[in-house]
Amino acid sequence: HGLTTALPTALDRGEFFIEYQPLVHLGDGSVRGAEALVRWLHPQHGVLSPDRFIPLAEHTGLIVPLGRWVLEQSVRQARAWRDANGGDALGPLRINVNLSPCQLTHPGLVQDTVEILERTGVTPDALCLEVTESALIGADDDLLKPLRRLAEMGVDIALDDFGTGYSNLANLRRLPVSVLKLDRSFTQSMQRFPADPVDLKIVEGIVALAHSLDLAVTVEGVETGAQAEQLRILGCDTAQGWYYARPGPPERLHELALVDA
Ligand code: G
Ligand code: G
Ligand code: MN
Ligand code: NA
Repeated sequence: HGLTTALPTALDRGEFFIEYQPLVHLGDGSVRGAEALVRWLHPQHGVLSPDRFIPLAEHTGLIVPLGRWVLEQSVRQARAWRDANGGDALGPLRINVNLSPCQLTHPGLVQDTVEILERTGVTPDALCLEVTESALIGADDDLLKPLRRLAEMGVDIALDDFGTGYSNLANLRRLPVSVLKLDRSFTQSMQRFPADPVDLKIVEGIVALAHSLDLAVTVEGVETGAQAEQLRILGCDTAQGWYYARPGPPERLHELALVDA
C-alpha cells in the first residue's frame, strides 16, 4: 500500500530520524552510551516505528542505504557527544547500531564502516553493532567474515534478542561477539521480586556462560527498579529500558549523561 510506494524516496526526502535510548551501567547507574533506533516521519501517517517499515526496507533492498545512513548519523552523534563533553571527560559515550541480516551479506559493510569511523574521527571501540541471534543461527563463514573483520578492528558485536533463537550455546565460541543482549522476555519475568526461580536460574546460567567467554551481558526492557536490582544481583553488566529513559532526541542523552557525571 502507501508505505511501499513512499519508502524508496523517503531517505532522499529526509523523512527518517533517529532516537537514542541510554545504556546504563547496572553497577553504578552511569550512562555509558545509547542504542540508535530509527523512525520514519511519514507525511500522512506521522511517526512510524521500525517494525512498520524495516521489514519492507529489507524486502526492497532499501535497508542497505538506510542502514548506512543510520550508521553514519549515529557515529556522527557519538562524535558530537564527545565534543560537547570537552573530550572524554565523561568517558566516551558508546553508540549501538542495529544491523539487518541483509547488511551482513552486502559487500560494502566493512569498508562503509571504516570510512564512517575515519570521517568522523570516532574510534572503533566506541561502536557496537547489534545483530540478532536469529540472523546468526547457522551462519556460515562467509556471513561471519565481515563481522570478524569488524571485531578485529575493535568494533563490538552484540548478539541482540539473545535467548529467543534456540541457538546452540557452544556455537557462541565461533561467533565474533563480545556482548550478549538478553531478550526482553527475561527482563519481563523479573517483574516480581523475587522472580520465578527457573528464570532466575536460566539468567544466572547465561551470565555465567557469557562471563566465562569474556562476553558482557546487556539487558533490555527494564521498566522497574525491582527488575534492575534483580538483574544487577544476577551479574548483568548494562541495562536499557523505560525505567531509565525512553528512546529520545540526542540532546536528552547528553543531559542524562551530564546529570549523572
Ligand atoms: O524502536 P523500537 O523500539 O520500536 O524498535 C523496534 C525494532 O526495530 C527493534 O528490534 C530494533 O532492533 C529495530 N530497529 C531499530 N532501528 C533499527 C535500524 O536502524 N536498523 C535495523 N535493522 N533495525 C532497527
Ligand atoms: O533492537 P531491539 O529489538 O532490542 O530494540 C529495542 C526495542 O525495545 C525498541 O522497540 C524499544 O522502543 C523497545 N523498548 C526499549 N525499552 C523498553 C522497555 O523498557 N519496555 C518495553 N516494553 N519496550 C522497550
Ligand atoms: Mn537492538
Ligand atoms: Na533486542
